[in-house]
Amino acid sequence: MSTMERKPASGQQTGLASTSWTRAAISEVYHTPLIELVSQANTVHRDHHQPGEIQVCVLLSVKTGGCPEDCSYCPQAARYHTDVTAQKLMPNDNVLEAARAARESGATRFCMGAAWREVKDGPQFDHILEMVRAIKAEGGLEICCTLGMLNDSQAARLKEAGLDAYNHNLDTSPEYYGEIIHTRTYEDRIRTLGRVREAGISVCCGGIVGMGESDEDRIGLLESLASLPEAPESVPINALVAVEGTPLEDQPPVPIWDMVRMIATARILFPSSMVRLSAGRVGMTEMDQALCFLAGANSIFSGEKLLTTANPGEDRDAQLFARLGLRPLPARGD
Ligand code: SAM
Ligand code: DTB
Ligand code: SF4
Repeated sequence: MSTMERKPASGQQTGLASTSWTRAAISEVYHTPLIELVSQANTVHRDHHQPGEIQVCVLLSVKTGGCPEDCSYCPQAARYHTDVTAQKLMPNDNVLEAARAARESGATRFCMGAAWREVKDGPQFDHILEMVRAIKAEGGLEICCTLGMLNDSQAARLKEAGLDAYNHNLDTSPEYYGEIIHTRTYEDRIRTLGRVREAGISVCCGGIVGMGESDEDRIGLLESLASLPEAPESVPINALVAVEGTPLEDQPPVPIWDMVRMIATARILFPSSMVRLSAGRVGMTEMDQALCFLAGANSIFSGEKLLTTANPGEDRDAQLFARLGLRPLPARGD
């Protein structure tokens, strides 16, 4: 295929076929010598995506802090004493303004996060639906939400309002999950993912490295993702941002080699998906990030802030893109 021929922009389709990866096969890929692994992942990436195109996404925390859950990594859990100040649901106008600014900056995906355990019917959910409708009416952006657990009817209403994607992470292996979160189960998460899929919304599901998990746990996370009835259209790989006041505050930064290995394995397992180099870029050098892109990452979050923690900011990313000859994935014509 000529490099100028367009390849399908995978995050933009729904219903990728399920994969048939066994745990042993995933483990073999994961343990491939690193240079060989990156080389193989790069080949898969070039076969399925336009090389050099990176989807730029913007995150906005529309409801911050005060969350009743106990996710050990999360600065927004009410029970931990972090610098996060709880805020009420953001007014629609401010969200719309942020979405417009995101589009003008070259982003093609806008993700709204709420620090909820689950969506509750009522004025707050109606407000979210309004936000989705208003952004949809503007055009030019894929809209994603991450609001916690959902029921069938809520998923259907989000779809009807125009939601493109829903982020709900498995975070780690089923075995290690209990060390990190006690207030909802792995199965709860899988059920929510099923409802999102059933409603025809694109699935964004990945996890975190650097929480003290083993290689086996990372392989277990990838196995769980590959065992979903259909592959997630986007797979965010987060490096833990160790926030003071959370139980994981003393975790050492994850070695870049571990991030690269995780990204490359995800790329090989999910050839058509968007693999998002998500949280943790602020602690990475340009060289580190270049290696992640070579290993098949093809999406980032841009801006000064993720939900509550720091991110490199537009200027640094513009410099990074210029240096590496990367370009933002263009908007899908809708
Ligand atoms: N409350 C919703 C939920 O838990 O589904 C949505 C927001 S939550 C912040 C979304 C995801 O962000 C988490 O599942 C986790 O993977 C990631 N995340 C949160 N805090 C993080 C941190 N400190 N470092 C890396 N990733 C983090
Ligand atoms: C995902 O996997 N990573 C993003 C997005 N999905 C919602 C969130 C990262 C949050 C990092 C911690 C914070 O900024 O609060
Ligand atoms: Fe709440 Fe989500 Fe943070 Fe868990 S990750 S504490 S559910 S905001």
